[in-house]
Amino acid sequence: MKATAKAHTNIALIKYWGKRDERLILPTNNSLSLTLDGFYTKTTVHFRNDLLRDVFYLNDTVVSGEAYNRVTKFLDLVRQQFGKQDLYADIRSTNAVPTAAGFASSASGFAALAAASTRALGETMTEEALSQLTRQGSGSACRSIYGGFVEWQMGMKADGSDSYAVPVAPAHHWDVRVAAVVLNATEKDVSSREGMKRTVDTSLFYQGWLDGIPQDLIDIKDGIRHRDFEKLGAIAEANCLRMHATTLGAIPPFTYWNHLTVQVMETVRQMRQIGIPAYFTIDAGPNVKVLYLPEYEYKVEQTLRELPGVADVILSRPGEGITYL
Ligand code: 2P0
Repeated sequence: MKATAKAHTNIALIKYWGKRDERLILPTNNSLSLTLDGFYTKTTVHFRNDLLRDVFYLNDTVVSGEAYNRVTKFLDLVRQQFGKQDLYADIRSTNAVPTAAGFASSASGFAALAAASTRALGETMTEEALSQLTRQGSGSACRSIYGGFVEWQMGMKADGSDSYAVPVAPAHHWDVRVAAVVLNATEKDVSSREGMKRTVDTSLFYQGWLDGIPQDLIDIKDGIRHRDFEKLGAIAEANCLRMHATTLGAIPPFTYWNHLTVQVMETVRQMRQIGIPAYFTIDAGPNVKVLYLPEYEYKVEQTLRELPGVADVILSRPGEGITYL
């Protein structure tokens, strides 16, 4: 009753920003992401008869508190789904993702946990069913089941049975690179969960955000199909800016950006002015991810590393979906 799975994180090009059901984690809009090879979580789940509660180690350190509760709550769902309420697990994860700084470590984390725990129970699941289950751990995680370009279909049903990710194009379709720019900044102070809730509940700009999604999805999928980088980048950047605009219209207003964030955004725009096709996207934290093509890697990396306040630049290629080890 033991299995190990590896999952990569993903970067949203069309953002998931808001829930219509918080318990089932059902979103208010479709989102689209690229799975990244650079950041992953490897998790071994061992269900054992002799345990009286779950134990969870992250990078060899025992975990308690909120992070532990989220993991056991998710395993409760798995146990309930497969009628194994009396079995507890030893869970060991290694995370190759800088946590809590706008990198979706919860995406690779819950995808690996869902895959390893169901496999440990001897269950073989369709990718669709696995994505649906994973979604209930963390929304963006449901996209990490697949490699390459992935769309999370929000679905319409109240029970969430039609809310899961589907593949758009595999990793080998197009070598779009992502530079994660790590800034000398502390952890974010508004979690993505809290941020999206406040925005849905109070932002005057929220309807505007939703109104832009259908056309963004049509355009970005067209850009992916034709490997049109300017199209992909321009849509992703504009979509990111509209997501972040909703936070300024919330009550109380907030932003995930700091002065270093704005500086990187400006640098990316300047790169475009001198003929380097690069575009930015930003999640629920101050760090910036820069999209570029392989032939510009050297120039993009050097330019970003030279900026004051940049602690690190981590490069990624398109990554694969779930693998079992
Ligand atoms: C995304 N983010 O699409 C968006 C863009 C942040 C900004 O998904 O509450 O950790 O667990 O469903 O998935 C981050 O939120 O939130 C996120 P929950 P999650 O990647």
